[in-house]
Order: sequence, then C-alpha cells, then structure tokens
Amino acid sequence: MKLYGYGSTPNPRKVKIVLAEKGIDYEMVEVDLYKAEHKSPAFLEMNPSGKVPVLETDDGRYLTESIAICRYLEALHPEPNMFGRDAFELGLIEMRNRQMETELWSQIGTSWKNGPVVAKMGNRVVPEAKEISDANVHAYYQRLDGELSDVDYLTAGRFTIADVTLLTGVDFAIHYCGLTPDESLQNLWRWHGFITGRDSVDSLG
Ligand SMILES: N[C@@H](CCC(=O)N[C@@H](CS)C(=O)NCC(=O)O)C(=O)O
Repeated sequence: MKLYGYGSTPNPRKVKIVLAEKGIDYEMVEVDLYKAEHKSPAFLEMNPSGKVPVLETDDGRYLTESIAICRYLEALHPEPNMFGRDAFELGLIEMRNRQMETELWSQIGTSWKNGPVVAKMGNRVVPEAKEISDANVHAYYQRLDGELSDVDYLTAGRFTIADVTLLTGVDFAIHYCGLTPDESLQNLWRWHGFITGRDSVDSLG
C-alpha cells in the first residue's frame, strides 16, 4: 500500500504511527503542500477534499480521513489492538478519541488558522480568535494533566488510537502553534515522554 502525506503533518503522522505499531510495510509518497500538490487535478481525483493523508490500497482503491484509514488498518491487522476488543472498549476508546478531536484538536486548529504561519501565507487571520483558542488549549492541558495523574495511557490501560490523536495534536500545537504545555503539568509531560519513547512514534522530523 501507499501513504500520501507530507513531512510531519499531524494527520498523516497518526497513520504512520498505526502502520508502525502494526508492522505494516508501505510506500511513502510525499505531497508537497507548500507547492499545492494536494490541490492538483491528479491528487483531487484521489481525494476531492484536497488533503493528506490518502491511503492507496494494494488493489488501487483510495481511503481518506486519518481515523478511517487507521480503522481499515486495524481491520486488516487486528493486533496490537488500538480501537477496542469488546463492546465497552470500542465505546470507551471512541469516546476518548472523539474528545481529543472535538475538544482539543478543534481548538488547536483555530489557533493554527489564526496564527502567524497562516498569516505569513497571506491568509486573513483573526488574532482574537487565536487568543480565545490558545486559552482553551491551555485549560484543556490542565484537565489532561489531572486525568493522566495515575495512568500511563489515556484510556483502556494500553496504547490506543486516543493516545495517537492526543500526541499528534500536542506535538503540532507545540511545534507549529506556540502552545507548549506549562512545565508544571508533570503528568502530561510524563505521559508525553513515555509515549514518545515507543518505537512506533517517530520524532517530529
Ligand atoms: N479530517 C482529515 C483532515 C486532513 C487534514 O486537514 N490534513 C492536513 C494535513 S495534517 C492537510 O492536508 N492540510 C492541507 C489543506 O487543508 O489544504 C483527516 O483526519 O485526515
């Protein structure tokens, strides 16, 4: 299979971590977002949304949406399990993953879209929106610090897709949005160091 992505962008990174966890061989195809290769007619044919990642299956079909791709990978390679083994776990891990997406990633996304990098690209930004979302991200870091006080993983007692979504979101926030968790948030930092130490978790690159 082929994975279309770009550098250390966070959504392709989720898929790369799951591919590595499951030991799946694949070919990486870099799509240069700065050259707008993801808006070319050939790319839009694979993904009309014009975004990475895209997974090309061995029989030439395409999947987009990082979590949908990861679910496909889990169905093909059930171990190690990252989405849940029974009905309750399936619900629990989905719940935590959705919380990371809707409560954290959405705020990080607002900070990114209204931040200096996007402004430099010539886009209109709303600095007040970034101020609000920055505060929301820092408040959420506080909450996570409490939730991670006596556990190694976000949920289910093992490495799951919810950890992948949290890690890729926090790293993007740190490196591209200036949203570094306060050093007093020891539990969040301990979790971050522990997860980053996994073989499947690449450095940001
Ligand atoms: N919901 C999608 C989001 C994909 C996405 O926004 N990808 C970013 C890179 S992390 C991208 O392609 N951005 C370029 C653009 O939106 O033009 C997913 O989970 O795969």
